[in-house]
Amino acid sequence: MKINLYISLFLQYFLVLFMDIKEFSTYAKHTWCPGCGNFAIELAAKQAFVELINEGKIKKENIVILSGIGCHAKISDYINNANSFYSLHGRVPAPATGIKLANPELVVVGFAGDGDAYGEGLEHLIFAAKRNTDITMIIHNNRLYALTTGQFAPTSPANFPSRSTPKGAPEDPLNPIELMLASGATFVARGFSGNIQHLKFLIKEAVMHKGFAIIDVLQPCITLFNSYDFYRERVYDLQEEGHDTSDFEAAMKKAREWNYTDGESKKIPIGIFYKVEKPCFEERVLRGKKLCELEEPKIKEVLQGHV
Ligand SMILES: Cc1ncc(C[n+]2csc(CCOP(=O)(O)OP(=O)(O)O)c2C)c(N)n1
Ligand code: SF4
Ligand SMILES: [Mg+2]
Repeated sequence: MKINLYISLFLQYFLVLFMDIKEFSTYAKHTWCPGCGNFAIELAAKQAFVELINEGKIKKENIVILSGIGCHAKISDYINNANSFYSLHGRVPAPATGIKLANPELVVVGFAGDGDAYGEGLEHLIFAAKRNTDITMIIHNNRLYALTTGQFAPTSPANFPSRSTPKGAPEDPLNPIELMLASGATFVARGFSGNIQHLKFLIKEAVMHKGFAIIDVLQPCITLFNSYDFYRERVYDLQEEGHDTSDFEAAMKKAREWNYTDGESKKIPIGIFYKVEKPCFEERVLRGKKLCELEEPKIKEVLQGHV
């Protein structure tokens, strides 16, 4: 009898101490197409959060997730038990920055689509990187606007025949890794939804990074642009190659190895391209104070200065 009691207490202690991934499960029905790369991103993110919580590195109640608008954005509905915020299309970095400023203890993770982050809201992304706001951005890069049934997007390959470009997109793609490096991002990585363990590793690293972290996740849209085989044949891990993540020039060189121009590429690097420590935006704004403790701007005086 006594032994049973001890076993039960021991189990309860473990259940309280160790969080299970099921705690992030939700009754919300998934509406993603079967086989969509978004499932892998959701699972990798949940696993990363659970491991970071169980390792004592973050607290569950401090996690705030945000998403944009698009197929990817439903991830906010599917990660239960985390504070979440549905943003506007392309505007995830703006509320994420506000949330971080209001309470720097929060772990702010934004999920955005490629059309969302690299198209509609590109300036928000660039300025969040420039400011080095301590947030993590995870980009579901299926290389098209999926929810609106497949228009070409900034990272679609050249000549991509989409709903909006039936004769092929007459443009070259944008390279977000190169762009983020040039914008001042202090953590730049690329993942592939076909490798969940590796993606989990990247998410954990990005969340623990102090400063702006971005992971461009190659996320095949099984329905409109199925690129699984293309990626599987080409991806290789930068960390296994001993890439120096502190070397900006080396990161740029690796970023240019694949320019999102599919026809020319033989190899696609995934992993951490660049990682460096710099002061964060909220540290520079708050200087150890809380937002409400900062001196209120004297708007009248400022305006009078312009008269
Ligand atoms: C400001 C604004 N412009 C356009 C739209 C319409 N819209 C909704 S989802 C979407 C495409 C989303 O594409 P992406 O961000 O790549 O996400 P995906 O659906 O591919 O996951 C667009 C254009 C919108 N909701 N808001
Ligand atoms: S349309 Fe594409 S991105 Fe959207 S749920 Fe289906 S497979 Fe996923
Ligand atoms: Mg997209």
